[in-house]
Amino acid sequence: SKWSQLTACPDGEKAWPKKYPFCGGVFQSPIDFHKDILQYDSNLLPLEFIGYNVPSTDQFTLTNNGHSVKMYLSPTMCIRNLPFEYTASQLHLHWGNRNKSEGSEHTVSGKHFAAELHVVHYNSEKYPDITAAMDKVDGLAVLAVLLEIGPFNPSYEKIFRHFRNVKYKDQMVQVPGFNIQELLPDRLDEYYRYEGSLTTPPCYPSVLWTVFRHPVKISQEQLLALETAMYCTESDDPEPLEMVDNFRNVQEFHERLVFISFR
Ligand code: 1SD
Ligand code: ZN
Repeated sequence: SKWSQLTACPDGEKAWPKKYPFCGGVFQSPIDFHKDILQYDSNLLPLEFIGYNVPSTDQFTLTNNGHSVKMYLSPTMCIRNLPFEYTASQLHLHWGNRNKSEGSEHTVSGKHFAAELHVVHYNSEKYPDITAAMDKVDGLAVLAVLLEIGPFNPSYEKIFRHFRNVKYKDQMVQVPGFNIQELLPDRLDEYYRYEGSLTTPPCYPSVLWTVFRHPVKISQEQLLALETAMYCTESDDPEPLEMVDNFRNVQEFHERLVFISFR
């Protein structure tokens, strides 16, 4: 991606393995979902969401961390129906640019979606916090939602309306609580499941991925707002650098399989 060649943002992805050996290793993410690697698994049940409906009296911190926009979630939110119980940590987005709205990390039969939401959870049955879990094989579970153009999405707007307050790196704003399940597709029963990695350095192979089959729609205006909202640089930087194309390219899948909950 273009983002990966920029120098003020994190170093280009081709250079990642030098400093972060895991990035050149196995079980890397994202990947392309194509029919040769998909296998139906009847044991894949819909996930169960606990505490996802957060009252508006609670607040989430939204921040620009220089490579994405990230919203910290409540430790009372968790998911069940995975091998362990996983507690929510944060969500963030990956996107393209205003000329080429192909910003998803995962692709389906080679096709990019406009953007991708990641809701990051850690294995709270085995580890005390995300830092301890991050580099463990059974440490993390990330839910991914593919985003495409459609009607205005009022639920995503609950985050997007705050973008103007986090234009620059390290800025923060408080967002009133809402039901985070609104950001997920209606069909929660159909998804791709595989063992992969963080898509940013240090690329630890610690993520049990759930990528929902059905994309969620946001409007053209909302996508443009995402693509033009932020900078990788701090507010006093004389050379502001737009935060665009912050997705990693798809990785080799070697001998792995992706399990799917649908036929
Ligand atoms: O890019 C994020 C990174 O910012 C961090 O949140 C990490 C987990 O701590 O996850 C990656 S990703 O694999 O969810 N893209
Ligand atoms: Zn991500």
